[in-house]
Amino acid sequence: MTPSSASPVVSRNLHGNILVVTIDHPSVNALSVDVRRALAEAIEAAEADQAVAAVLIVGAGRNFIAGADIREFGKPPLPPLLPSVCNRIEACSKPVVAAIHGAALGGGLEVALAAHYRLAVRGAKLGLPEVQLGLLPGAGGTQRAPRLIGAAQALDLMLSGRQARAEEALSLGLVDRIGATDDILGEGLAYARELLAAKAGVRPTRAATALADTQTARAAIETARKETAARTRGLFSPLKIVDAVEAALTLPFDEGLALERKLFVECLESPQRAGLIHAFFAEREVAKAPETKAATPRPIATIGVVGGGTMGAGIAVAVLDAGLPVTMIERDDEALARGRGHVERVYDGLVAKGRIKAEAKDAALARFTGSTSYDALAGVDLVIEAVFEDMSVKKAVFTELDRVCKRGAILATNTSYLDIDEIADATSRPSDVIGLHFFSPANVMKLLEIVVPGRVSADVVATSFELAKQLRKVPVRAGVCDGFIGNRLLAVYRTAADYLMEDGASPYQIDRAMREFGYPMGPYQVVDLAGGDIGWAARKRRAPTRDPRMRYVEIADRLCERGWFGQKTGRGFYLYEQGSRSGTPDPEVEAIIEAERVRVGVSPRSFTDEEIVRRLMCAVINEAANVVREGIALRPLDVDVALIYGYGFPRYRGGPMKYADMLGLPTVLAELTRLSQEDAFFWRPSPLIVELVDRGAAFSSLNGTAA
Ligand code: 3H9
Repeated sequence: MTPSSASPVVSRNLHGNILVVTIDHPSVNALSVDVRRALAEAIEAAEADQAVAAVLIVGAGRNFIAGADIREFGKPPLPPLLPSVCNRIEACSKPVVAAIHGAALGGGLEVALAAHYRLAVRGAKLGLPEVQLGLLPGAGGTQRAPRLIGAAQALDLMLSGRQARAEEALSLGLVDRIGATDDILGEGLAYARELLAAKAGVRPTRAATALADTQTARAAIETARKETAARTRGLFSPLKIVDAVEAALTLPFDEGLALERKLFVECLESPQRAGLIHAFFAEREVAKAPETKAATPRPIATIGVVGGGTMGAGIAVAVLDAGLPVTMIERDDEALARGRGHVERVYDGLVAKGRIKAEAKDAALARFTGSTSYDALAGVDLVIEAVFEDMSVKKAVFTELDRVCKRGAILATNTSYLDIDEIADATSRPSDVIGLHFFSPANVMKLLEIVVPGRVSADVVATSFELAKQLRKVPVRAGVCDGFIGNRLLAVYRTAADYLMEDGASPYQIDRAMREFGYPMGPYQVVDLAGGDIGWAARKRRAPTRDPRMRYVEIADRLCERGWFGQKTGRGFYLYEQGSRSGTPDPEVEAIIEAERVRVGVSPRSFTDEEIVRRLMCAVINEAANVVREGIALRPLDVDVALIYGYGFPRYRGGPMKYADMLGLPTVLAELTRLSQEDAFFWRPSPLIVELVDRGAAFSSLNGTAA
């Protein structure tokens, strides 16, 4: 091996007559401007050097190339742009081989597609995930991939953004072979030598012929267009992907490439790109709470769950799925059998849907034990309490846990709103007590609010973040208050919706407007799904402490008094035919609403869908600002992640705080000020928003990251 030349991020080494070009740009070899420049220079150098017969591109570290450098998006583009680097690779007069390990995603796969030959080792993950960032493959991917693997397969990869493993990539024709070992350099060199020995020559992907059967390709494009239009509500980039692939069929390569660039720039400039990329960084940032740096997590090998209801069982499944053993505690044999039954039913559902095999269910249940005695928790490292939401019940549980659990065990509560400091007081070890707030169904929902009471020790917080990672949850650090981050914001969202409903909008219009905004369900569909009785209980609980200045809408109470709790009772805000989960508007509900308006003396007015969205979003943004100001959320981005992962906030809008920044905080403040003339108590602008507007700053200035 002769060292040739190097840049800090791309090295060039001659192995015999093969120039090995190694991208070494931690942590994931993203294609920043330095990498792009050095890659193009490497090809020029190979071209100019008589001693070079072929080029081998590899990645250092754990990945080939993770894609374009996402941090550069939104800034002025710096040459050379990736499409021209890819063109330069493809135009090389000497064979270029890409040897892929780890991630070859987005621009990373596009670099590989521009090479003439591709090899992957097992464990490689190939994909074009740009759609998840509101983009399309913009470095020739929409033109080369269909020519190489056909329109249907290329569209599937680009529209789903999914990753194909090496074996699948081989069968698709994305790669030419799979390496026998995971020695990426050895495998790549051997392949390149073999190609040279066979005088294989260059093989530009632009000349590949998988689109030769134009009829099949056209049919695939039309199907994708129809399905995409129906499925991707409000998303901008998927249909642009279809347009770009169509160009691969109808236009010469270079013209297709030009169209791809134009469509890529349109996506790049869309607010959806900004929202999705914010979400990408924010969801990584939330895991870096201060305690994770300051303290060492305690080892967690065994977990107890107190309570076998829907929540307890869901938590047990989440823990079992992470490969950990669970001991469930219930008050008597019957309740325990029910708890185990809940757990089994979750697995039965997964087996029935073909998501897991029956053996996987058996293996998970083999890690499950149950007991009616707290003493069974004596040896566990962490307990999660998921019993009835009642302070005295919780305190009784924690007194027992304090009695039986070993020193150093972590005692967690899954409470949704109760004061965890008060729960901790029921024990002799408040420094071990923390909130782990799961969302239902707990084995599915990604959000885990880690609620940090005053006296908990840093290593307990760090352990909780570690546990979240093991459970594959997205952890968000929250402080103690009624509802923590998510449910506190949900409460104002609902209140603002109730005001609109009493003032003249129908619940059906409100739901539709919020679905159009991007939520999978409107607020009243959510009430019907969760059960109206839950909110009713919370409203009754809050009644004695409710500020007398707070307007209170009783419509939902009128429904609950009739026993209309939503889907489970066949009617709520909607009517549900026997067993149906999608409801229809109910004229009787509309009559009740009308009667309530008359009772309180409101003359109804009409609201546009846009006004509905504006009010609901202003309410959430305003309360979220208070949540940040009070330190309940560490930063605005933590609120964004909580609402995206726990409450269906449309990811492409980046979360409420990012959305507020995109609207402009002065606009939000002006709207709040206007609304506060209607109701000065509810719409009082958060002092944080006032302060930021005064300073000319945005919420993002408080994120302390690039996000
Ligand atoms: C594209 O390619 C457009 C082109 O078609 C056209 C261009 C003209 N850039 O996820 P991790 C950071 S669009 C910058 O925790 P893992 C990440 O923020 C791109 N930074 O590791 C984190 O930073 P920090 C298409 C990036 O091992 C660190 O790297 N590509 C990028 O769990 C580690 O990341 C994609 O969408 C990036 N592209 O997973 C792939 N990627 O340590 C996106 C990551 O400061 N990336 N970072 O928090 C991934 O899917 C995963 O990161 C990957 C590794 C699977 C690669």
